[in-house]
Amino acid sequence: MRYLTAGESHGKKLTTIIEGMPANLEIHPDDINDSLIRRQGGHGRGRRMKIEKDLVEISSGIRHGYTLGSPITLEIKNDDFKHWEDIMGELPIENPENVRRVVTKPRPGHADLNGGLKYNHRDLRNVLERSSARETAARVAAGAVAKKLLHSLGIEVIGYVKQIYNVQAADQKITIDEMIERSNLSPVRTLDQSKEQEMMDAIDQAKADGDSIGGIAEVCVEGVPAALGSYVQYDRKLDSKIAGSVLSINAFKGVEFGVGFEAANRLGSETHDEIAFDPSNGYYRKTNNLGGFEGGMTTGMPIIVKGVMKPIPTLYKPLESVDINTKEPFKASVERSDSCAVPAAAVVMEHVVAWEVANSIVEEFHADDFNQLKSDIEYHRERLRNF
Ligand code: EPS
Repeated sequence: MRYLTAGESHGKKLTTIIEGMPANLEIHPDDINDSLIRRQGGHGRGRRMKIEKDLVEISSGIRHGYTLGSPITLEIKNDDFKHWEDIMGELPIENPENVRRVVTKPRPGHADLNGGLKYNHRDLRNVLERSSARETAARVAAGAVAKKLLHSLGIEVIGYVKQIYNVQAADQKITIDEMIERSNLSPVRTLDQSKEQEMMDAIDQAKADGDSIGGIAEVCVEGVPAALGSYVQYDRKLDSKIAGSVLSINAFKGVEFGVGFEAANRLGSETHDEIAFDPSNGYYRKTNNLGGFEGGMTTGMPIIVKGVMKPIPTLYKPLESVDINTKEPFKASVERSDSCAVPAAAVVMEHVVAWEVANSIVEEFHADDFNQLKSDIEYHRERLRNF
């Protein structure tokens, strides 16, 4: 499967085209809307999220509640476009002098300068409109379809916040259903309720200071069959595909599976997960330090992946930059922004991870028809139990 997204942050709409989703998967617009609404929330979001009400319009690929196997087109309208029509419209303008909100002072940490250099744009708005994290709504739409496929195969995925700035959530020993419930109830999407207020205070402080903060999101995928991915070729390792896709989320700078970088401080005997066998469920690991992967393949234990998000680079207290017209030092442009988007990013990460897992299932089981896929997965699970 693959998908493309299109759309500028203040353009008319965002579009996602998904290709290769099996036919006969039951799906309702609410499956996608629930995900879009979850992404819009979280303490620390700015005014833009009060303007937008992200709802999907499905314009191809789904009929009478089921996928057709043809490309699925998902569109999300930007309600803010009505305020930006003269700035973002597609028609030629008579007098370029009249263009409003031209950006010439690139923000350190954003794509502004590199994008301007690459595409030879002297109005950096041509870059920031597409590099904006608004695009993540389109990725969540694709991921929501993937999540529905996984759910229909008994696989659940949830994203939550492990850390905001220097406030760390403690690990929780709870079921995936409890994780889903807590993540959805928490204004900062943490599972550790005792840290919620501290996280919100850190966000409020950053906002009051005209600053921004980042943090760590984690995704747990439960019910994944073992032996997805492959060790035989570098580009078939599923953990590396997941890592690449997490790093492709705006502002993400690092990825870890299981104990991750902490493995450097551990002995081998403290790191690897001992193998055991249960007659009714087959092989399992006594611990899950490696986060569900060995040799680029799933172990059947939950996939546990963390991603670190840097603080958003748009600051109300801007850093120094250079005006690309005068070459004089200037404070960077100030654009309306969120002070912290880690709770929203946890939802985005949940959806991009879901996409990669669903994609590997569809690829490895050569699925055109969802019902065939479902019975193939059941057969695969049975085979693993009896191995
Ligand atoms: C963003 C800047 C803000 C955020 C936006 C990402 O948008 P605006 O400039 O319109 O206030 O709200 O995020 C979204 C619109 C979204 O849907 O998540 C940026 O520069 O990346």
